[in-house]
Amino acid sequence: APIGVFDSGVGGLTVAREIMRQLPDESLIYFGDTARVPYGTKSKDTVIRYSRQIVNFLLSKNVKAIVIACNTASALAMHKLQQEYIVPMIGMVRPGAIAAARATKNHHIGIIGTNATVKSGQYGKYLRELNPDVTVVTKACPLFVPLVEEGLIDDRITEDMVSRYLREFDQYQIDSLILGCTHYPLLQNPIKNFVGDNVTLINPAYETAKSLRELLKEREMEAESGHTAEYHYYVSDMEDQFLSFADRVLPCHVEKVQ
Ligand code: DGN
Repeated sequence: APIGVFDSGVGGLTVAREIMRQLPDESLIYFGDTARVPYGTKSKDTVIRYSRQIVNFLLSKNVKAIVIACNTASALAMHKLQQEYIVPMIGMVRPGAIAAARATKNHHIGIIGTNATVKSGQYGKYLRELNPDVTVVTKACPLFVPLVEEGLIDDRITEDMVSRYLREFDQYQIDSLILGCTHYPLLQNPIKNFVGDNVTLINPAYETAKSLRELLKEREMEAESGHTAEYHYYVSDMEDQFLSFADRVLPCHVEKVQ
């Protein structure tokens, strides 16, 4: 059976990409809610309602596990959905927090994400559970999402936005920074250039795929090795934009959305 992966839109493809790399035998069904993106500016109740609809859709496709490949939906809806469903579910916040708690030496951790993710305080909550001494500094960077979607990765305007948003971290001496939004790993270079080599960038997309691998192994749910993985994509709107973004992010060409 396939793994269900969902996001508010195209960003979750950075998570799908990590799953394809780390779990090449697993088939995926990806749902991008491109008609209702962004989730980062919506209320918790709305994000829970949308996420629940998508989980029901994925379950109708007989998925064996679900990855919430959106930081905002993970922060706002994961807890509630896990109470409602028995299908194994993985969100991005816990794996990202665990990696940051492991990486930090001075216990000063920066977190960037959408307004909703930052406001939820979920990354901080997990981090403090893992390490009560941690100092957490957060900053919402909402303009990063459209910059990435416009393909302005190596552009002056993106460098400017990176320095505007991240210069606040200067005074806190963070040594680790959680890229707490699906789009931000694509800005790894400009962010790295700005924060320098002393700050470890934590990519929750990578960590989420790693957690999925562990979960499948633990529950003996892995696809047989050598099994040919199939990838299916569903979106709620704007197929062409989805396809062109997919070509920029994924290791394989996407022919069509269903
Ligand atoms: N996928 C969302 C996230 O990771 O928080 C970003 C896009 C959005 O809904 N604003």
